[in-house]
Amino acid sequence: MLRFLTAGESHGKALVAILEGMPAGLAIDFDAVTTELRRRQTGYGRGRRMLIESDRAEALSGVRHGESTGGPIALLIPNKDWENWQRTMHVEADVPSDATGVDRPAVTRPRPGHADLAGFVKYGHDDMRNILERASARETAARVAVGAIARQLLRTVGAEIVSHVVRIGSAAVADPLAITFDQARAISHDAALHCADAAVEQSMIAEIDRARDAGDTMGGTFEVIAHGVPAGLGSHVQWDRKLDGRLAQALMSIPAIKGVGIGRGPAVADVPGSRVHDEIVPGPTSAAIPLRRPTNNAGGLEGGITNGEDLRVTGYMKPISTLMKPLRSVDLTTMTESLATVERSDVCAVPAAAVVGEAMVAIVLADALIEKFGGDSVEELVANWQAFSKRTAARFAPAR
Ligand code: EPS
Repeated sequence: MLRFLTAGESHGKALVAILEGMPAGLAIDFDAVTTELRRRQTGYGRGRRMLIESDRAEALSGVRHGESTGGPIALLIPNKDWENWQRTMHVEADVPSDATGVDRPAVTRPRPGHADLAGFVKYGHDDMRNILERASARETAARVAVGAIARQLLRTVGAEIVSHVVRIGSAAVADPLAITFDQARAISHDAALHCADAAVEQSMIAEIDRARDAGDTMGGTFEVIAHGVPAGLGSHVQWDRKLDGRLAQALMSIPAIKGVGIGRGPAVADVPGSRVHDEIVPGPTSAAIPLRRPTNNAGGLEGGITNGEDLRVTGYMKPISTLMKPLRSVDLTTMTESLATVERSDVCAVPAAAVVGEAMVAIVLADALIEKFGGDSVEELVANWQAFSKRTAARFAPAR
């Protein structure tokens, strides 16, 4: 089993992640981890915080001489902004004498859509900063670092993960499933919104500009595509083993994600079966499977099991809940109507969420890979995968 936990507040000293269950012998490329962290920081519509941070993950354990040992991998990502927040976020009961930054007043006017009010009710804090600091999407940097390592395990069996932004407000790619893995992979890391269609991207930028000018925010959708995923991950036999369910949970756990679609997504409810189900024809999908699907509405999953086609998962993101032109709220210290708290924030973070989506898909797939092929070392896992692929290929009639 591959599992991870994160810790850390948005304006605390650092983020921490512990990744447990990674097989031994994985050569870990930390420059590739940094590249993923950088990708998460980009995208048109981010706020000024991203000018402060230049995220980097340091391994504290579980890696020796460049390779995983099989022990828990602890990662540390320092927050550069901590310097400006020590007087507000100090751990000690009293403000340390050398603390820097300013002491900010308590947050008492909850933002509609944020965890502020629900967290206030649940945890008994009067200062909602105790909620928002952990609810912040800053935490997703830790997930991306973990995902970057999971991705490296997936690469040992030839699986790769990319994403593309499909929609910002009303600006959308007409048929996201028509965007191939190679097209999504070819989008430059520097592209403003990581959209496969340059004209649509311009309309998306205009949507974000309009929202910013109005003191508003924008959501959107992104699609993650995993290519080369071995067939046979996940299972149909039990609710918590179905891979579509596991992917949905992983994506829904990303802040602001309100829906998840697999393949054609919720649109399959609108049309007859003949237009939804992917026909089976001769022709290779992979070395293991001498069959092909002319369409991929199922998004690479049938019965909660990967079928060897590209895995395609869409995340639907709501607009950021910190509005510069705030919505109505109530000041909980006076119980009078008041405008919601305004904190520095992003106007749109869909491209960043797409990178986090890739990371979460990588983690779920790496877990499912370890579950299917086992092994305490990468060598053992890869050998088991190769043996399974060979056995599977031999079971199809033409190969007999
Ligand atoms: C966030 C608010 C902004 C975002 C932040 C998430 O941060 P700040 O309050 O410091 O301006 O930039 O995202 C990140 C820091 C990040 O690394 O993605 C929020 O309230 O969720």
